[in-house]
Amino acid sequence: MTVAQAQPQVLSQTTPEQTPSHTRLLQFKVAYWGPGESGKTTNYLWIKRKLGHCKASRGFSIQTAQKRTLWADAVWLRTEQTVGAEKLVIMWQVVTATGQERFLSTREFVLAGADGVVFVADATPHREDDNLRSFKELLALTARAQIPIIVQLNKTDKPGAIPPATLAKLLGIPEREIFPAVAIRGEGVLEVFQTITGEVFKAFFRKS
Ligand SMILES: Nc1nc2c(ncn2[C@@H]2O[C@H](COP(=O)(O)OP(=O)(O)OP(=O)(O)O)[C@@H](O)[C@H]2O)c(=O)[nH]1
Ligand SMILES: [Mg+2]
Repeated sequence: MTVAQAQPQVLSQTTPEQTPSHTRLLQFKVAYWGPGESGKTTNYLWIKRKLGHCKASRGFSIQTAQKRTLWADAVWLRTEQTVGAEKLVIMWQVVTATGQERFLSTREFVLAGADGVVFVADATPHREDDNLRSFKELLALTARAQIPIIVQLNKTDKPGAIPPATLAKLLGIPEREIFPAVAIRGEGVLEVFQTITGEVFKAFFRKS
């Protein structure tokens, strides 16, 4: 199960035979990355609202007076699930980096310890260079960690929006790996979050 599917009463659904004998706490960090104003904070706010029942902290946003992310947005979500004899309590830290070019050092800090990344590309025409620069920066900063990255193409509602095929070619990835979205309407937001949390979970169990 991924976070977006999680229900708070999940454990009450377990049968007596499945009653877990011990509890393990897992902690994962999912970071939202992308060029300035591509919609990272808009994704974050939608997740915080729609998965409010999973919230383990109030969350915060540190912004400039122009509503640009200055430092980061961050919230903790908590889910539970039973795997065999084990009850897993999973804490998910969801953070967004600032896309502003002048804050590279703070952007890097947000990636530290990330278990998975959502790259939010901007479908607005003529943002190809910004998308590519930001994606290359992300690949360079995560090269050693080898963590899952999911690509969302946001703002597909914009007139003349860059099609997924164009972004795929630009980034050098298969088109089927691109998730189109309109984050202001919540379209494609939870699907992407569900996919990245699923990938993070799989990567964890592959390693352990
Ligand atoms: N048309 C359209 N606008 C969007 C969409 N998603 C976000 N926006 C708008 O784009 C602007 C920037 O959105 P943010 O979520 O603040 O972008 P960000 O990536 O967090 O920006 P920085 O933190 O400054 O890098 C805001 O005015 C949003 O309302 C979308 O899907 N379509
Ligand atoms: Mg932001």
